[in-house]
Amino acid sequence: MRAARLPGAVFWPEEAQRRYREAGLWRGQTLAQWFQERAQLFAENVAVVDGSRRVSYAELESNVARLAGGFLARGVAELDRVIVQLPNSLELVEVLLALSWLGAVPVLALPAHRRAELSAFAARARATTLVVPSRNAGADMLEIAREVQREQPSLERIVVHEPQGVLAAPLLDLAVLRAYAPVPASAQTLASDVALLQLSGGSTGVPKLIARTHDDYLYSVRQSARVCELSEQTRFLAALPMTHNFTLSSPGILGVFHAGGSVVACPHPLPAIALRLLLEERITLAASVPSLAQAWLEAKPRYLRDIALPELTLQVGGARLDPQVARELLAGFGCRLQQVFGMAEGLVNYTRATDSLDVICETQGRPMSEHDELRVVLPENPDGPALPAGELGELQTRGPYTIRGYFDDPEADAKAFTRDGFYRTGDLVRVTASGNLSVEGRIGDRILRGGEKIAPQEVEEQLLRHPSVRDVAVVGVADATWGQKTHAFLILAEGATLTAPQARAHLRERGLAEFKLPDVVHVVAELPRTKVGKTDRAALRARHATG
Ligand code: AMP
Ligand code: DBH
Repeated sequence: MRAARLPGAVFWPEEAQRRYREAGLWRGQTLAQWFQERAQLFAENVAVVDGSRRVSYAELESNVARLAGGFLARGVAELDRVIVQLPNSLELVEVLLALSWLGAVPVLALPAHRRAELSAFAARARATTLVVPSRNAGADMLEIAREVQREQPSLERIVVHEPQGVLAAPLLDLAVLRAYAPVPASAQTLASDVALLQLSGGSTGVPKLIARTHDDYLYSVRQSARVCELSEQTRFLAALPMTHNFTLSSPGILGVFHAGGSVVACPHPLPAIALRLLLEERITLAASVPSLAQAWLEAKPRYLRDIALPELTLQVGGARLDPQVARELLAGFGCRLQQVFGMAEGLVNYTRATDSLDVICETQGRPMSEHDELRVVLPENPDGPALPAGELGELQTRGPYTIRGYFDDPEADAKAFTRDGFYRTGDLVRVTASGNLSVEGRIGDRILRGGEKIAPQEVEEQLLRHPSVRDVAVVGVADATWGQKTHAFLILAEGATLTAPQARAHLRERGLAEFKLPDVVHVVAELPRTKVGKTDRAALRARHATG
């Protein structure tokens, strides 16, 4: 079913919607209504800590109403799509909530995205507004935003956080917008409207957009807060990008706000910053990906010596956590551990605090909701019958917070959803004897590098544009620290040369994010082929994993 209010969004069939409402899972509340309710309940609690700033729920609500007034005065309207790309900060939290206040739809970009990705999001979402910092990791984001605007005429304005000088239209200073008079929350917004556009890691080029409704996202937030046992005493370290689905909703920032706890904004996940905050802010919950958790563990002796953190639950998700590393994390931090296997498309699995250490270290947990429908099928036969428990196959899922289609992408839908509306996760899993999931790989060739997802095709496409490159294959090769590293195999034109730094410089120039650049570049005479003549990626991977 397509949504009338925002063309491109695919919704649940009427019958499923009714079922989720009748079961009380979808409560008919918008994010703005929910946030107002939370702000009243927990008015005096600290909602956000950012450096020396400590903002209560009541203050946050009033900041949000003023920033919403600024957006509104400058023409941002209900259901407008607004690409948000800011570093973790109080301002980012305020921007997300202020847009929800107006019923506008944030498009949740990551700090690492650059021109190519931002431009594609703007095109697909038909975004009217882009919110960026003036600089990010050495990149001039203002300049990049201008280029994106030249490419995408739908973009009417660019809002800049901490600009270097005075800005002229269509550039707006976020600080100026934050100083407007407050406006009431939109009364027109429906809980069944699209609340935000998340990104999928993607397997073919730029990430796909995922439309999540107020009803379904809030259900996942409430359920996550319950399963993770959050309370007013929760102090959450947001070290991964706040816009990522994990950090935002599993249970993440929104889960913490649901429970009345505090979010501590970590501007950069560097051990020097994150480990100090873990201790000083007496953090009880922190979300990480395996490579980050490992980096923290390695740096711990330097920053925290042998101090144990018994109050901390360290969440690890986004990519498979090695069971041995899981045990090292438990011992090294003296903390609790929780594995989180989730996806921006919906389904989230957690290990529970009451689970045995074996389950916590060796599995990726189980669905958070009894209304999640899961089945494991032969990947070759996605519409076929479910496999017996314990067998390895593709995980498919359907439920009250799992999308039924991508945003405005029927071609992707045809591949990613079964006829009866299950989402094909592309993950190879088995259900263990304890009833938990073990994630054992990907069907596709998507590279999972330290929690970031990279689509090889996108990198290949850009490498092929280099005049020296004749053919190319990019694959993920197993790596103990990163999960996978990106290897590029290049066949060069006759007599041409290309070094790894030159290949990376080229990709940077093409606008690709830093995390997508290959770690290793091999110049080869030929690529292995399958019988029909396609590049045989599995063979490439195998060759380097063993060699
Ligand atoms: P996305 O669809 O881009 O949100 O990425 C979600 C994908 O990340 C999942 O389908 C898995 O492939 C992977 N993933 C997330 N969490 C885990 C985990 N704990 N273990 C293994 N893979 C994971
Ligand atoms: O990797 C993910 O996309 C992810 C991981 C953990 C996610 O979306 C989530 C939890 O909600």
